[in-house]
Amino acid sequence: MELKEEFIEKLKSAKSIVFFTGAGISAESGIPTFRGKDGIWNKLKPEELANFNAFLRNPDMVWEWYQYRRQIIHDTKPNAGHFAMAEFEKYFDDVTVVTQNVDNLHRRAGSSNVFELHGNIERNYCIDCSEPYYIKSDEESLPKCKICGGLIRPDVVWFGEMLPQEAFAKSEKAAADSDICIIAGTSAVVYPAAYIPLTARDAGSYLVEINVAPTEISGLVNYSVRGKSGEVVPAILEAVKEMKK
Ligand code: BV8
Ligand code: ZN
Repeated sequence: MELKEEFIEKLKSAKSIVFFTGAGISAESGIPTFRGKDGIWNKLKPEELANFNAFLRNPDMVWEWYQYRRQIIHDTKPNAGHFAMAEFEKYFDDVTVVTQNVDNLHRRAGSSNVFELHGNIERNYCIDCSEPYYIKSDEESLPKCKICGGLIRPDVVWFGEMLPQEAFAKSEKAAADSDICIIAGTSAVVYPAAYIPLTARDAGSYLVEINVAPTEISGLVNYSVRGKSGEVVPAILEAVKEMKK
């Protein structure tokens, strides 16, 4: 794949890279995205599912949706895009992955510096006493806390909820210090996570977008690559290996 000369030059001198990722990079692992033609939120609105009041109103329905997503995630593996991002760590001083995904695939692919801005679906906790729980994806009924009987929820950030402050602050710093910010597989419509690429741009970072379709920030990036992340990220890695020989 032919990459823009300006980007190749940036890669040659870059020390620190930030990947900002969304559901699109897990699509090739078989995990459906949220928006777009086959997105899971086309049928059900996020407000009905990914928010705390929906959970209190109808815990069984919300819990069942997360169990359905856990089952999908349970049978998936990281794809070539995740593995290539992890391998960038061999060629640059600092590589940070800032993800909105809750599927844990970056860590499973070997990335060692990952910030999960919207939590991780493999973790759960009691809404009353915060006791942590690991729940298997095939457990049917809505689990209750063994200590206080409270409802157990997934450890993900729902609409209207704060993001993990430390992870967000460290992600902002990594973006501000980055030479290149690669935005892959996100519609960039959810805030404050979507501020991360804007922080990188305002600090002078070179923004590259990898997406199969144009997005809200396509007009703001230096270089927009139309393609699947599972193909484009490995192609960029090949170019890096070539130049670092
Ligand atoms: C907050 C977690 C305030 C769990 C998610 C009114 C009231 C309250 C808040 C708001 C409001 N109006 C706006 C807001 C802010 C709101 C927001 O941004 N809403 C948007 C939708 C308008 N944000 C919040 O509520 C946040 N909290 O603001 O709190 C506050 C402040 C102080 C004190 C207290 C409270 C919390 C946001 C987090 C919401 N949680 N999910 C779960 O996953 O179930 S959001 C959900 O969207 C996921 O996390 C997902 O990661 C995220 C972003 O979606 P994407 O990852 O981008 O996925 P999407 O499907 O959209 O796009 C996929 C892309 O991939 C597409 O572009 C596609 O073309 C591309 N693609 C597909 N295949 C490929 C590909 N690209 C490359 N290769 C491929 N093969
Ligand atoms: Zn409890």
